[in-house]
Amino acid sequence: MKQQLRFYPDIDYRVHPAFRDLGVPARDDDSVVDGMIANIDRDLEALHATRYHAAALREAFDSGPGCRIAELAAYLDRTTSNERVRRLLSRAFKDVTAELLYEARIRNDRHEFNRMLSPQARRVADDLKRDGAHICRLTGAERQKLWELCAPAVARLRAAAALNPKTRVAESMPRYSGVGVRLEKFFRRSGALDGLSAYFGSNVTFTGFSLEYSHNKQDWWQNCYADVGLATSKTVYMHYDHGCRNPKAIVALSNVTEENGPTGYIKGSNTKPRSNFIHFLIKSIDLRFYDDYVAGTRSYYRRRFQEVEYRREFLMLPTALQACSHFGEDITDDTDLSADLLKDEIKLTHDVGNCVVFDGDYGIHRGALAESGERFVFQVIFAVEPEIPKIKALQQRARAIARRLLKGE
Ligand SMILES: O=C(O)CCC(=O)C(=O)O
Ligand SMILES: [Fe+2]
Repeated sequence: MKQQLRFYPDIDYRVHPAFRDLGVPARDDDSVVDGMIANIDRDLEALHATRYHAAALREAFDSGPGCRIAELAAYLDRTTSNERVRRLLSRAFKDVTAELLYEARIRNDRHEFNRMLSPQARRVADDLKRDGAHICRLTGAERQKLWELCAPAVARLRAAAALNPKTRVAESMPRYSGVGVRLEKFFRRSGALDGLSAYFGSNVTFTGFSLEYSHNKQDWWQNCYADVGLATSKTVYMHYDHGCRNPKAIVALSNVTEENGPTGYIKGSNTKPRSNFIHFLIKSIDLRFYDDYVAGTRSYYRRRFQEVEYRREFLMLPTALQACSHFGEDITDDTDLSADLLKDEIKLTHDVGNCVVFDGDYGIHRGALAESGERFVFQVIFAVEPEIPKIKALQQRARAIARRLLKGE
């Protein structure tokens, strides 16, 4: 029999040292829930395989996967006794239905997509398809110019880091600034935009970016399970991004080494089999979790896994829902899974390249974990969306330039 598809990677939290002694009895209906999930995935697959007119797609979604998702939501609402868990699931199910409909629209548009590719863009698309990532390089002169343009932002980030040394610091930058225009030119010239479009089967645009400063005093990623004597694991911060249609790029402004927080990408992780529905649902649960537990002032970024009360609630979920998009710390060292992920990791150190374009929604990656020294990178966000008409893009750019001139920047 075909193995039930769940989240990738499938971590058994019931044997994890921080969960195994919590005394929460397991639900006895995993096979019921797994069966309902398999039906949703089957309906989603059928929906994606067919070409619809826009209005018909909505109808097909509602009567197919939409209906089955509502059945699962109602079933879990009936059978979950903890109220906070029930409310979390209810928020997440609303969210995931909207997300999956949006995803179905993007996939539907794919049936019509066709674009001629330059050899460079073809290479980008091939790398993305095979590995989930494409590595490239800006010239020294380009990076020098960007560094000069960013001097005021760099100073502001250093000041912010001095005030709050333990947390992450980033500054979002104007899309049509000199830096933004230069970055976009690079992504066009290098074939990244066309390569991403071919990979997604839809137009991809450059939508925004921020500058992030990482340094070795930050501890937001450390010590999740220190209370049970577990050291931060080797796979720490491996994750998927929260969205499901926003490819990303990291552009290293400073020189990146093994120690100052290189971006790591797990080659081929974008192609691992998984439940499409669960992949989306877990992100929705992560996003819709509210931390209303007041005790504790630690800076670690995943309180849901650090606080024992939330760990208990996590174990009250059906096994298929016991997963997290940011799962790296939950993999214990010296397991096959840990070894497999680490063996396929490519790190963007300066000898390898200074830019990585990747599918962070389906492919596992991490970065910004500075053991020593510091790192400045742009985090660039793309979107799978129709191209903005040239005239509108020119207007937006003219307005942005006028605003900057008025502010005297
Ligand atoms: O900074 C990096 O290298 C990656 C960061 C990342 O993956 C994220 O912020 O989601
Ligand atoms: Fe990420």
